[in-house]
Amino acid sequence: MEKQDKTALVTGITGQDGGYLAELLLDKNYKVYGMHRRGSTDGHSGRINHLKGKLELVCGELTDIGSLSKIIKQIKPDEVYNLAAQSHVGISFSQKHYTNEVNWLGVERLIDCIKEEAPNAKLYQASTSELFGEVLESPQSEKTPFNPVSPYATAKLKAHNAIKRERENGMFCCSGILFNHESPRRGLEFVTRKFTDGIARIKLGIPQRETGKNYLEMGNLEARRDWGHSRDYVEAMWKMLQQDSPSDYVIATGETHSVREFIEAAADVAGIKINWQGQGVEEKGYDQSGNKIIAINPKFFRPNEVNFLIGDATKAKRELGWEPKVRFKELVEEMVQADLEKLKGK
Ligand code: NAP
Ligand code: F7E
Repeated sequence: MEKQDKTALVTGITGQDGGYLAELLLDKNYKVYGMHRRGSTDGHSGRINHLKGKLELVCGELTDIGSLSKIIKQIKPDEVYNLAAQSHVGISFSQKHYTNEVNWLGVERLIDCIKEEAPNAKLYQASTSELFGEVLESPQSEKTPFNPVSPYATAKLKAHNAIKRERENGMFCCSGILFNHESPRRGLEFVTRKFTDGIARIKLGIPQRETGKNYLEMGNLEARRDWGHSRDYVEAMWKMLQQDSPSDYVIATGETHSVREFIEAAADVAGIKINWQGQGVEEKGYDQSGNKIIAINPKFFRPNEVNFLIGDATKAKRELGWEPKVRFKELVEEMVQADLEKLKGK
């Protein structure tokens, strides 16, 4: 077997980004270890099934320093990509302490283990545009002050500051301030995938996944996000660790769309034109035949909302030579087509 150039440890290997990053690293001839956690079902295989035999899975937990220490001691990675997190903003309001434990203290644990067991390893930390929260300027760049509004974002901000602290102490560590990125592998509880799966079900006459109803229940349609493609964004992660000196980078497309615009674009790909009627929580969306396909359910509203995000990735373009390849329209199309394909035959 050909000798592999570098060794990487990817935490959160079973998540959306984990699989895309592993593909990229394997293509670059890395020896890749993916950290997954034990579950009662064989849940870890779904997104990385196609990588079986190509990467090595190691079992660990960000809440358990013993497991992290053992893994890093055994692997001695050149690069560590920390993608593991309680990544759902909405859930973080009801699981504040757990979110803090994983998204902040988990990073502190990882830092300590790297310093002890593989002090020359470079570390990538998955920071987020949620740090900007109720934004203080637009577009948001590395210089924009943070103003987080959720437990998810306050925990990620503490991790972000820990990375900055360690970098100032000489560690090679970077935070990627990544704006929302999606793909056909996005978790079904995030708004884009929830809708592309949902509209594909409506198109094919299959009941909705969670409710069994024949229409979708959504939350706040007016929030705006800067949505890119996960495959493009993992490339930026890798590029950050290949620089001569470490820094933080905003990764974004520079385009913003509302949830309502995403919904309309996705329905359009499925051949459905939405006719909106009513206001606020009474608003409904109907298809061309007058069937109700969307209703508002306040259970999907958040105690605090991030209303508007648009990123300025000029620094990443200048220093990393990074630019997004996939734009909004193409992203929506890929996601809807993938869900239609997946559901056909069910
Ligand atoms: P994701 O699909 O939700 O994946 C999260 C991963 O973390 C899963 O593999 C999950 O394992 C693992 N995990 C959760 N808690 C853990 C724990 N206590 N110990 C070990 N592993 C744990 O997230 P993603 O979209 O790939 O995002 C990757 C990272 O980027 C996350 O840190 C997220 O917060 C951050 N981020 C994402 C975006 C975005 O738009 N996608 C933007 C900015 C930042 P299970 O499969 O066992 O649950
Ligand atoms: O919500 C609104 C919701 O859950 C987007 C994570 O990857 O990106 C992600 O966080 C917007 C919000 O993503 C529903 O209120 C309306 O305004 O898809 P989301 P998020 O909260 O932006 C950041 C960058 C991360 O770092 C996170 O890890 O959509 N929305 N209706 C809804 N959201 C959901 N989930 N479900 C709805 O029914």
